Amino acid sequence: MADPWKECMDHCLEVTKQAGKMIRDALQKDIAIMQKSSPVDLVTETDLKVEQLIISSIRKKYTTHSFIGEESVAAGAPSILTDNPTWIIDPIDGTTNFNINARFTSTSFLCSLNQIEFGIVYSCQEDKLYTARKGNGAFCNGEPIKVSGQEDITKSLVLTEMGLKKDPEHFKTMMSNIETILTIPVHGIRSPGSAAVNMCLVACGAADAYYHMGIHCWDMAGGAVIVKEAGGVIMDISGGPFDLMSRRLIIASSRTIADHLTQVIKEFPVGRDDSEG
Ligand code: LIP
Repeated sequence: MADPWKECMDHCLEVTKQAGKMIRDALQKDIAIMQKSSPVDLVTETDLKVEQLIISSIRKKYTTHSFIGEESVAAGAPSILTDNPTWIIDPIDGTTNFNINARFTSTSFLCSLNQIEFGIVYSCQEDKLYTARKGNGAFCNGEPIKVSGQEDITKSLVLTEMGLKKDPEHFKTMMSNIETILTIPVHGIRSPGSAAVNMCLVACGAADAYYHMGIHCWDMAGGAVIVKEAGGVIMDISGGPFDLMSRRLIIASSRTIADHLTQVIKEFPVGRDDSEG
């Protein structure tokens, strides 16, 4: 029987190519940068144009589908998952990187019907296209990828991001988590600046773990299926099951590393995507 999600994914890959071109072209120009919730929460005209391109193209073909797009939500659209097939879109993940033409900027998608069906993350400056269809493995530019399989946390490279919230309590807990992890010890901690790319770096074995509190479903959606299909572990920061709307996650190359991190990381409250706006 034909796989209806395969057709969606193929369409999405075509739109991804157009989005990637739009982002790369924009890097040659002066782009207007605007603030959203705070001086460190940025959006550019390219984020808005890319999201419009993606949504209008998908809507033409799949007229009944729903959307959760980062910039539409910022403009007041709801971010609620229903039983309707829903596309979750981050037009530019790593907007701060994009503004300085840093290496890791991606456009990422997912389509879900209660369960995540497929994910696409395109790291455009590097021209790396990560894809995964549930049950069919994960790929980078068509080549199969796998997590490192590292079990020993003292030999691991861990990724995290500083996020946008800078209030003293969050800051203290965030810094204390970094100190705790560095003194395990691990080989190092890095912050590449794009949650979607971070997930793909773990998926292809370039890093062994990634944790983050305060991101959004559009930052995690595309990467979630890619990590799972690459053999990685994905869970909530508490060690419970991963929840796409929870704004937090741990992913790792092995259960041992994921469990170790859940035991040492202190949590701070981040709210939920489906209870805001
Ligand atoms: C960004 C993430 C980044 C994180 C920021 C923000 P945006 O996404 O990918 O890793 O630190 O908090 O969420 O806003 O560039 O799509």
